[in-house]
Amino acid sequence: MADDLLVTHEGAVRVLTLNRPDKLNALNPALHEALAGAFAAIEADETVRAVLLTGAGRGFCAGADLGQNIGGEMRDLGASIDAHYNPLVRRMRGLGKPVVAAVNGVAAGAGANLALAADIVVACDSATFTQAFIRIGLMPDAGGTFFLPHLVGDARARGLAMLGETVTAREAAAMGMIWRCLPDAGFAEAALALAATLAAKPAQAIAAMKVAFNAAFTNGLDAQLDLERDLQRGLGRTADFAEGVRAFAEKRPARFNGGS
Ligand code: T3D
Repeated sequence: MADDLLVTHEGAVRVLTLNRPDKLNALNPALHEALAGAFAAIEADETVRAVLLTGAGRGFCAGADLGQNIGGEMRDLGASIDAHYNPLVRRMRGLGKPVVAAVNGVAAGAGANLALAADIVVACDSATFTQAFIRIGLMPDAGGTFFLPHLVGDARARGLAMLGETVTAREAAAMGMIWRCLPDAGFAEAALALAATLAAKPAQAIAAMKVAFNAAFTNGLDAQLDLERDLQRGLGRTADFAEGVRAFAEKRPARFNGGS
């Protein structure tokens, strides 16, 4: 169903709203296909400078749709992960534009890890995060075993995954799993304002940061220092850098246009 994902435009921000509220926006193949199409369009559209990913209703995303005959010994979960979850996480991390996850409610299973694949995660006070996989005999996927230890440390990652306990947005922020917990009232507006702020930042600097942060997961210090040098060399040749320095000298706000 095309309406499983709402795609709207707010200036330079592309807003993607998971829209299966009666299923807490659980991910089925149609929603995955819609997400893949939306991210492909975002990649190709230079006017899009930031992405905001959120959910309709009281949930952000409850992970894989368990009503779609997901159980059963004949089902190859690896095939579904190959076809949908892994490309989605790679796409979000590889996108040269910032992705904000606005977690508006429950985020469970792959839904929680979909949020963690974003560059910046904000959640409203009433939102929760659950590595629900263990409850149905699975382990975290969609990058969970990768993101969690980096974000919250190995001890907490193992506790979260193996116990499957629910943590509040406030707890998630306190343990470094997400950027910030925001009030319920005005959450959607605050999340959009955050995405708009990112959209107005120097685009190539943000893209370079994503490359560097992604590489930092595996690089040693020497390789990372070299990568920073190479990326910064490129940024030093951009119009945004020239504008930033000019604006500083002229004591005025910079007007970045993402130009090279
Ligand atoms: O092949 C592959 O796809 C493999 C990949 C696997 C990745 C995964 O994500 S595995 C983990 C899948 N997700 C879960 O195990 C979470 C299941 N959901 C829950 O545990 C609970 O619903 C929540 C803790 C998320 C929220 O609980 P609560 O009490 O707030 O809501 P609820 O009443 O349980 O759910 C509301 C409705 O949403 C309900 O429908 P109903 O009864 O009113 O018609 C419920 O069935 C539906 N729903 C919730 N989660 C899912 C779902 N429907 C389908 N799939 C779901 N994951």
